[in-house]
Amino acid sequence: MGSIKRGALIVIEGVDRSGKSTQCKKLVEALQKKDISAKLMSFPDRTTLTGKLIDDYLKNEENKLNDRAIHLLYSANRWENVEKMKSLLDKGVTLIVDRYSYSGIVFSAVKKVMSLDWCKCPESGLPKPDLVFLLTLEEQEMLKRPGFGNERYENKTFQRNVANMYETLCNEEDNWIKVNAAGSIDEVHSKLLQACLKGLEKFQTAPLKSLFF
Ligand code: Z5A
Ligand code: MG
Repeated sequence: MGSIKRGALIVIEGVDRSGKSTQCKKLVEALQKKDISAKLMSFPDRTTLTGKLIDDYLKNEENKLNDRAIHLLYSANRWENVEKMKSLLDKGVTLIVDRYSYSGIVFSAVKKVMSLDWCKCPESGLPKPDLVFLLTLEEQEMLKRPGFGNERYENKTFQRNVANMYETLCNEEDNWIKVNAAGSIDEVHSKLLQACLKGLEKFQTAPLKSLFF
């Protein structure tokens, strides 16, 4: 039992339409093909109780939920999944996570109602990712991608502020890798896969840390 390595916790973040979901799926498939146990997780997890409230908030402009309340719901949505995450990691399953606490912090902090520190607080204690990929995309490229503008937050100014706030968080950490998402799906994928494979052994043998302690 003691020889089982834990899974790695790898997160993909980035502006809207940067290809996070596409890349997470491809990464899981590629790792599995190499006989590495891997699983996809996405936040918000719209299937849970809090996830349903979040889904309505995102789709319905009439929903006037208080900014702090929606922030705490997003955080609760992650806490609802924490036992599942830890149990999978303990079993040696590498988790590829489509958005995580950093989305929560960035999307709330740019509203300028709550401070960055206030936004980080409810995330404290969640498992800290071993590696975070930040997919970057120029505004013009983002606007060209299908589906942009269908939900709350999907407007240019908001997304510009989101991109800047991601930069701020990226500069605070040493385990983030920035990847230009303007390349083809396969080009971006091979960069992500290479970096994952390079770090995997190290991640799996190091203790899992917690966020913001
Ligand atoms: N939010 C929050 O406020 N607080 C939180 O704690 C969390 C989230 C977790 C919904 O998230 C909103 O919740 C989000 C942040 C907020 N609001 N915004 N904006 P979501 O994850 O459900 O959002 P989404 O609707 O899935 O969009 P997305 O994640 O931003 O898109 P994506 O996953 O980055 O992109 P994609 O779906 O992989 O690709 C988009 C399209 O581009 C698709 O047609 C692809 O085929 C195409 N694509 C992908 N890659 C490429 C390349 N390389 N070239 C060309 N075309 C490409
Ligand atoms: Mg997505």
